[in-house]
Amino acid sequence: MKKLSLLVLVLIFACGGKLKAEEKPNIVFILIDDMGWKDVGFMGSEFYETPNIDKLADKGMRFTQAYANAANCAPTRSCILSGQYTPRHGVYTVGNSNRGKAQLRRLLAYENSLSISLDKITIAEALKPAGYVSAAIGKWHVGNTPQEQGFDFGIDRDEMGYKGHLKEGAAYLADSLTDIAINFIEKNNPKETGKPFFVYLAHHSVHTPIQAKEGYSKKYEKKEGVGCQSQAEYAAMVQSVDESVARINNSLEELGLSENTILIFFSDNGGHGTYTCQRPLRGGKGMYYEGGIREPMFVYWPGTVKAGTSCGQPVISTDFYPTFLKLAGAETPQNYTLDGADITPLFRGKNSLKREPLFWYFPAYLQAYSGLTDESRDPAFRTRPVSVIRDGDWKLLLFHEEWSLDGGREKISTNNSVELYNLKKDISETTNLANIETKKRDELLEKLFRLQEKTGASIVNNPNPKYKSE
Ligand SMILES: [Ca+2]
Repeated sequence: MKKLSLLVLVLIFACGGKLKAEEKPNIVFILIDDMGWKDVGFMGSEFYETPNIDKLADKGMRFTQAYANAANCAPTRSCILSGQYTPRHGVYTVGNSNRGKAQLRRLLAYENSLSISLDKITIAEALKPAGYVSAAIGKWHVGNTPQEQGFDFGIDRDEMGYKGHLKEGAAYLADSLTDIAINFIEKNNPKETGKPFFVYLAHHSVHTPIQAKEGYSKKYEKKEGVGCQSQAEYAAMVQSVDESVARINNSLEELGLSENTILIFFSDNGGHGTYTCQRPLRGGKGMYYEGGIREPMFVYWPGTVKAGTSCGQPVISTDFYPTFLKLAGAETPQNYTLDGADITPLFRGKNSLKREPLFWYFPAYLQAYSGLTDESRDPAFRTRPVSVIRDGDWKLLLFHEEWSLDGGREKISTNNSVELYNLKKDISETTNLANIETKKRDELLEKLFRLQEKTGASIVNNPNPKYKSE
């Protein structure tokens, strides 16, 4: 006993209570592009086949209410990498923030930033002082280069000579990105380097163009669709993602690194409504209903995260940054704001987390595309400018057009500026309670405005001169 306490004391003295290099877990973060909440077997898809992903999800902890910070690619990625909500970095959308027919847009959207500015401290930069070596492999999409944003290694599709998901000579992008990730892991084996690694593997799958690996879609063409999922080539792309996850995991096992590596599976926004759907969730990519922002997620860390567990606490992709810092025993960068929460207590089985409500802010327009138009608020747009808050079981969406141009709070009972849902009772967001649960509505509105103020966000209110009312 005496010896043990002495050892503990010596350790605390020597390390200041911090983690030693060999105690720091490697972090493998696998980010799928456009994969919806229900696009995997472990979340209930009966059409797509993801046996390897399902097996790891079963051996780890699945998160049933994990959210992306946005309903499309670049903003979510910017939030993950910077640890901040969209108003702080200004990456609100992909490309132009005024999309769709000009005469149908009542407001002038805010200008969109195409990159995370270099003065942001990315997660790679924050992990570096804790001794991590890092790689960003695959879709980057946030301006500059991964290396300029603190990654030791970075490579994306264009440098690899791909057009879409295919390369002349039959190589398939998801496979090649996996090869590169495995090669990085082998070359940076902490048993040899003494340094833990952080791998950010961001697949381009299952984003458009919908291109299957040769021979992969046949199986699904013969298969009967289940519910609203039936697209064979999309299913084949999902299968390639499944194989990638299996190969990454096999490589960790072969190197004896599984027990000291946390593997996280996540996606950046909802499934594309032309090819897939997320029912019972409403909507898909580009919408701020659940189908556009709720993601499939699991955490696999054998020996640490209990197998066969599920967590129903709402989490959001800005949580990864502080969570990774905690895992790494790294300090929060000085004078730098993080909007997420450390969710490691959930990994240990805690079933609640003291935190602020979740917040989304999208001061832009996204035009409709074929599919799910009956699930958006209006058929011409997947979304118009909107701010969203999730607090407990409640979710409120505040639509900027009606708020700014139709009388705001004074006319709230008639101007249709607010939608309020109880997600516990109404996961499909079918029943707007804004004019029924008015006390809850006002409480959430107050909290939403506080979050907007805190993050420097404001309601869009400049009328669009090109707008033509009917
Ligand atoms: Ca995406």
